[in-house]
Amino acid sequence: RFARSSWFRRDRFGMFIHWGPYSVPARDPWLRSHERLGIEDYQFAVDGFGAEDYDPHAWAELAQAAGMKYAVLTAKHHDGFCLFDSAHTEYSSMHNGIGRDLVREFLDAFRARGIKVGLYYSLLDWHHPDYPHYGDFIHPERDNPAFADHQPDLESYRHYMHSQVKELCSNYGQLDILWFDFSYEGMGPEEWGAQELIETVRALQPTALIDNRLEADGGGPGSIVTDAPTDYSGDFASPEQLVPVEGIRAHDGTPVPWESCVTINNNWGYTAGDDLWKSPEQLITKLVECVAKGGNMLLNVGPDPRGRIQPEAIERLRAIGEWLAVNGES
Ligand code: FUL
Repeated sequence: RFARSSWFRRDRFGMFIHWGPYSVPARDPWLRSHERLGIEDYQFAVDGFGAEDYDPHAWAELAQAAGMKYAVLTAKHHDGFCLFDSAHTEYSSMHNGIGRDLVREFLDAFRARGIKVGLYYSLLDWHHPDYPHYGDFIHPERDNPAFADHQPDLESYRHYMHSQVKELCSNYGQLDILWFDFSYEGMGPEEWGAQELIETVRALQPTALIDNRLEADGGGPGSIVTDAPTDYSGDFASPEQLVPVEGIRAHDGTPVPWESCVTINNNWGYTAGDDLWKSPEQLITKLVECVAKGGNMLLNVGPDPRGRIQPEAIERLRAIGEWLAVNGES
């Protein structure tokens, strides 16, 4: 049943990379929602996102030094800005003053070191006109009266989203993980066309693993739960910022592959004033706990707008790698 994920259950440590225009205000990818910023209010972030020092080879070297075996980059986060070349939007790094396919460069660099590669793709899209605005309880324009009569054409958004997933699965070689994010009240498998989307990925990328966040989760924020998903159809569960008490099981009792995604400080995106760095000891303990319970750890970095990973993160990743070199299996 879980044959596809055999590598994943062996290579238990990966790098998560949250990078995009939200690194400019240096707060969090959620700032548009938290601060109710319209698209225009966010333009300064898009303009300021330059990737001038982006060197994914340096990121890959760091991941390898840390003992990480796979990496997942945000191809698109909730703000809708794409780090890849999409025929369906100009809201991407191909335009807006950057002119680079940041995803392709990431894939090339990590593959060159034998590190498996995955892409995070946000199901939410706060830029697309047909994503539900008014009344959607987390959309940045949720209570903007200008959108009170907004009638989203969900079919059009679904088509856009599926088309982009097809691009990612067709134009970038073999992907090892597709990390979709996330279902919530009002937006779930039906709205996403999850069944069809999964079939598309399976057809184009038969070996890629899919996370479980296309699933409805009973109204919470995505499948960010420690329980086994009620209607499990992904390849692994994705508890967020926590390690489950005793691993995760499907309803029939079978242990389910899982991956705990964890930040090194307290935010996913580059956040200037966030000094809540976990110590190397805390991070190593978390990794060991995940592995001991049959899970993985996907440890996050949030590079700055130029593409530099913060020194505090680098120091911790190297310390983990040194510990693993002595105490790890391979
Ligand atoms: C969540 C997102 O909303 C966060 O911003 C982050 O990407 C995390 C890994 O997943 O659901």
